[in-house]
Amino acid sequence: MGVVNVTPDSFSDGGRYLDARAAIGHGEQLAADGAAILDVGGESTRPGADPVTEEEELRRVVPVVEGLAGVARVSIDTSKARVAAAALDAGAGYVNDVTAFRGDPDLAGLVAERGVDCCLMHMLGTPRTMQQDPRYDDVVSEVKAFLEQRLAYAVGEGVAEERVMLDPGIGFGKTVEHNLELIRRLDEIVALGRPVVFGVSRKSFLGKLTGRDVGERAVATAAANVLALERGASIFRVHDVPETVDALTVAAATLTDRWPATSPRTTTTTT
Ligand code: HH2
Repeated sequence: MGVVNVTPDSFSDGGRYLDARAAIGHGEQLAADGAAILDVGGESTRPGADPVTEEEELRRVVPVVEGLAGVARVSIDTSKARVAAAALDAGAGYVNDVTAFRGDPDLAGLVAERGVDCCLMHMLGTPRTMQQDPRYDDVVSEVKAFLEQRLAYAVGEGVAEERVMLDPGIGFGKTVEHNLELIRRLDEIVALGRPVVFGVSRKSFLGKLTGRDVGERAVATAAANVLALERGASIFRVHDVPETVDALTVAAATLTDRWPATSPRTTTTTT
């Protein structure tokens, strides 16, 4: 899953693709690099981010979804039902909600009615406050219980269980140690039985571990994604698609139960 942020303030690429043409061109490149899904977002969820209005979010994302709908599968990264509805009308087929249907009472019903796939993510607090001293007794058990409960809520609202994917929300109300523990024990989240989405890309704990700036975290991102694959994650949300595709292709080929696996960029193997 390649990230297409149509925002002025995203933590790693804010402002680069605010213009619809630039965002579409970027999405096309990510698809050419091997992304099967393009996740289009018009509101930053970085720590401390200010919410944007519905009108502004619609203005940012709808032309980009339209432009990318024929290029790859398009996901809309939003917690607002009106934005999701407009994006689905424009050709998106997947709703990625970082609030796990807690942000807008109408979003679960919309996903149910349209019969599309969705991702429900764990977050402690809100983007404004989530990194202010997050605490858990056992981060993995608590994230798992939350996701189980949100899955039950979605099903109760009419969403087919097989349409739901779950995400531990790396970096959303978590310290470095919380993130590492979630990666170490990701198999416990996978045990919920739904495909797991893993979004580690360029996040600040990778910078804390490596000392690297945000644009220099592709290798760190790939390392974490390889471990997540080994523990059973299914979808990898990243900014650095070529590096991630290479890392996951080699890792998947090495994990014998997932062989044969070839890169989406290659059709033949010569060595
Ligand atoms: N992370 C971000 C945004 N959306 N969705 C899912 N399912 N999982 C994630 O880990 C996730 C997400 C944050 O990354 P980014 O979009 O690059 O930054 P920003 O929120 O500042 O736009």
